[in-house]
Amino acid sequence: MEKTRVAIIGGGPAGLLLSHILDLNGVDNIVVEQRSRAYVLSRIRAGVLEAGSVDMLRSMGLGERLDREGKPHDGTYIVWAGSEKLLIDTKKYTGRDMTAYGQTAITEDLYAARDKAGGQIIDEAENVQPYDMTTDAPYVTFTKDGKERRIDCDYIAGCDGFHGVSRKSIPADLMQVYEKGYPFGWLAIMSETAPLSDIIYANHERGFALASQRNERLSRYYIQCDLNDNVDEWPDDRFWEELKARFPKDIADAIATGPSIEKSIAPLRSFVAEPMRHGRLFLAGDAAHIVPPTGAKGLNLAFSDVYYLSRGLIEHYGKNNDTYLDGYSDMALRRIWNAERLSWHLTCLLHKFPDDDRFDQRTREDELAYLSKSEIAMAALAEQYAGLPFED
Ligand code: FAS
Ligand code: PHB
Repeated sequence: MEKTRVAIIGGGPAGLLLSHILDLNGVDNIVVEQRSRAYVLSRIRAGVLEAGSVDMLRSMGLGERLDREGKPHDGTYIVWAGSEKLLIDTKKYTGRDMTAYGQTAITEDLYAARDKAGGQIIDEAENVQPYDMTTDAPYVTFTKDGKERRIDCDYIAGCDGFHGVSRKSIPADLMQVYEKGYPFGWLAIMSETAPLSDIIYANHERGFALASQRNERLSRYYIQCDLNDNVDEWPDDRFWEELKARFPKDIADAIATGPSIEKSIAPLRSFVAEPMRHGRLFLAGDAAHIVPPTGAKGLNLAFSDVYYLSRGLIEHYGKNNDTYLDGYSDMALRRIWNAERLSWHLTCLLHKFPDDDRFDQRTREDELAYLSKSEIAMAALAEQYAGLPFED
């Protein structure tokens, strides 16, 4: 049996960042991750960071590689039928830029920081299970190398993603779940090619597309696809042809194609589970909420959850002050719901829905035209796309 102050279930970005921040502030913790480190690092996911996330990573000593390899952008562009490209100009309207820096790199940086600090990350833990969350002596059990193990703790952080065990350990009648599925997915490709200089969303009658990047030699592209599409039906040539068909010719001609080094299909979902606390169990990141990636919010929300939760735990142990811990769920949810609404709105604005009629596409094009003419409308969109400031 082991003892720690905070047992963190899940060693993705939320769990690793929480572990790092707590350790920096003298709060003992152990991370229990079900997968191997190699598997966690093999998952290719988010790519764009809000300024709040960048500031937070820098303030926690995680900015060196981010500042060297991350690429700041004044915002993200939108193109649509016969238009000039429109910039969601976060720099102009909020003074904050958006930084292209992949989740894989962040996770590598977090692992390196935990290793350097001698952090305890237990990988390949099986049958992880939290217990006694509503008592003052919760604990987590798991199997490692065939041995049953137990960690006694003061608090449990459920950072184990959408399919994790933490949220499912809370009695369903104590939770309010909000969920929306979308009738399409995103087919993603990674290629060792020079990316476009800008990050660009495309609304097109054939479907949504996105041009993004990880660094000067690594491009990330997405196209909206049918939910029952299979990656095997999308050889590289077919992907590149469809991607180019959804961008204006001048942009399409600038896309450097090449062999894919990763190709995957992800479903789109909006999901929020409230509250994000059950006794001494706190949920953070995808364990509590999911957004369609159209607003580049998923990873950034995981970071703001960790900002609020780590502050609550540090205040509890350092000053015997539970104001932030008791207010965690409500405070985190205020920022989550703004991002949920923005991500839902951008998904509806930029994608083609199976039951669309001509009126639907025409109203989308009108809203985009309105955005391109109204400073007020664009300022409101830019403020939300940049990510609302963290609450004091
Ligand atoms: P994660 O899911 O990243 O990490 C949870 C960890 O818990 C995992 O390592 C998992 O192995 C572990 N775990 C699960 N069950 C466990 C158990 N029972 N015991 C122990 N450990 C357990 N966001 C964007 O902003 N932009 C994007 O383009 C984007 N693309 C995405 C594509 C896909 C396919 C997915 C699934 C998500 C994408 N996201 C994107 C969102 C993504 O970046 C998440 O927001 C981010 O990974 C959240 O981090 P965590 O909350 O740490 O959850
Ligand atoms: C990415 O680079 O993977 C990316 C960028 C913007 C999004 C989603 C994903 O909205």
